[in-house]
Amino acid sequence: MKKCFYILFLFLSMPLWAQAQTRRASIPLQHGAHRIGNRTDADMERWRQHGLGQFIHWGVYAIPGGFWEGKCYPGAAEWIRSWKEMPKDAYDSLYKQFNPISFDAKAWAKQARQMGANYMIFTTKHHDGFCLWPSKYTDYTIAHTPYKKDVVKQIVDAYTAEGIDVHLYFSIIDWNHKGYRPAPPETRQDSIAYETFKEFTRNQLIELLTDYPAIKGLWFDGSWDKAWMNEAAWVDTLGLELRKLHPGLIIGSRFRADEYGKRHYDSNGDLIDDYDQTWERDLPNSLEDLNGSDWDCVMTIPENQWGYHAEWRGYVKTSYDLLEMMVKAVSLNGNFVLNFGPDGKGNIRSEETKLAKEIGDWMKINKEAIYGTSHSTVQKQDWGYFTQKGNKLYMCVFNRPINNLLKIEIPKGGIIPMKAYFLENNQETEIQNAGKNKRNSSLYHVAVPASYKTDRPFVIVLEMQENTKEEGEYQQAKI
Ligand code: JFZ
Repeated sequence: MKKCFYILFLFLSMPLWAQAQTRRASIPLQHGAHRIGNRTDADMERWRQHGLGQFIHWGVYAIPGGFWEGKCYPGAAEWIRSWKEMPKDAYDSLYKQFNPISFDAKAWAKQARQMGANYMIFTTKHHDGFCLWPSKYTDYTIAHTPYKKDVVKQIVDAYTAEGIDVHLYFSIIDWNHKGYRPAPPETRQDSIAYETFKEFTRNQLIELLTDYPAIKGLWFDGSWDKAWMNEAAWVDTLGLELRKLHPGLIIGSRFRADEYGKRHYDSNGDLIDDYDQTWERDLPNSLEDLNGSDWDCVMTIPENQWGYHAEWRGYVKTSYDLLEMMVKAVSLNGNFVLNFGPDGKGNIRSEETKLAKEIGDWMKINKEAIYGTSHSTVQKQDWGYFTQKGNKLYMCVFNRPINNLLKIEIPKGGIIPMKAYFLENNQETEIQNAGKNKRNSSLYHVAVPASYKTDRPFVIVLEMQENTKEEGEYQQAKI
C-alpha cells in the first residue's frame, strides 16, 4: 500500500511535460500541440455549447457573383480571380465599385438570431486580400471603396448586441500583397519580400484584435501554403502573442503546422490549437473519427459556393438536410456552421432567407435538444440521433418507422426511461418495455401516436433515472 502511494506521489510530482511525454509518441516537438486534450476554460465551454453557427463570406467577389463578361465561372464564386478568363487587374479594381447600399448588419444579426445561431464567423479578408475593415497596413480596404464605412465593426457590434459571439475569418493567402508567396522563398529577393508579408500579416492580426476586442476567436484559412507551413516557429510564436493579447481567444487547427509540416494533428497525433477544423462540407460518422477533439463543421448550401454566386447549380440543400447535419454534428460533440453569401449590394438572397426561417422555426421549438447538449452513449438507432443533457435524452427523429415505434437500447446497469414527451408541446407518449437482448441491454419502444402528423423532424424527450435494481436476465440460448 505504502509503495502505491509512493509511486502515485512520484507521478504527481513529475513536471507536467514529463507526464505528457509518457502519453505521447516519441518525437520531441517544439511547435506541435501545446496541450493534450480539449480546453477546459469557460470561453471554450461556451463555444462547445453553441451547437449552431453562421458563416458569412462577403467581399468584392460578390460583385461578379461567379460571372465575368457574361460567362459563368462554375467554381466557388470567391475564387473567380484565379480563373484564367478573369483579368487580375479587372478583379483588383472591383473594390472601386463596392457600394453595398442595402447592407444592414443589424438585420443580418437579427436573422441569424432568429435562425438560432449562437456564434458567427465573418470573412475579414479572403484570399483576394480585400479587407472589410479599414486596415492601416494596406490601401486595399473598405475605406477606399465608395461605401467607405467599416463593415467588420458593424458586424461585430450588431451580432454582439444580439448575443451572438463573433469569430473572424482571416486568410493566410493574400493575392494582393506584393510580398505574398505560396511557395517557400528560394532567392534572397523572395525572402525579403516574404518577410514583409509576414510582418504585414502579424500587424493585421494584432490590428483586428485591438480594434475589435469583443471577438471570441479567429478562424484561419489558407494555411496549406508551403511557405506558411515552412514558418512553424514564427507562426507558433505569433499564435502565442495573439493569445496573450486576447485572453480566451479561440483558434482552430487550420492556423499552423508543426516543424515537420504536419497540420491539424501534429507529428505525435495531437490536435494543434483549440478545435479540429478539418470537417469542411463533411461530417464524421462516429465518435471514433474524432479523436475526442472539439470540432466544427462548416457547410455550404449548394455543393461548394461560399461567396455569392448568381447562379447556384446542382443540388441545393433543404432545411431538412441542414437540420439533420446540425443534429448529427451536435450528437457527435461538434458545432454546425451554415454559410451565407450575401450579394454585392448587401442583400441576403431569398433562398438563404427561406432556409434561415425554416431552420429558425424548428429551432424555436427544439433548441433545447441542441444548445448545451452533447453525445449520448445510448446506441444510435436508424430513426435518427440522440443528444443528451443531464438526465434528459433527446430523440431527434428524422426517419419515422412505419410502425411508429422508436427503438431504444440501454446498456445493462445504466439508466431507465421514466417519461417520454414531445418537445413541441410536452405531450406525453407511451414507453413500452420490449425485454432484453443478448447483451442484457434493456430494450424499449417509444410510441409515436399514429394520429401525430408532421412533415418535419421532431424531438421526443426521454427523462431518465438511474437504474438501481436490474431485473431479470436475457435467456441465453445454448449454442
Ligand atoms: C477554403 C477557401 O478556399 C474557400 O474559399 C472557403 O473560404 C472555405 C471555407 O475555405 O476552402 C477550403 C479549405 C479547406 C478544404 C477545402 C476547401 N479542405 O480542407 O478540404
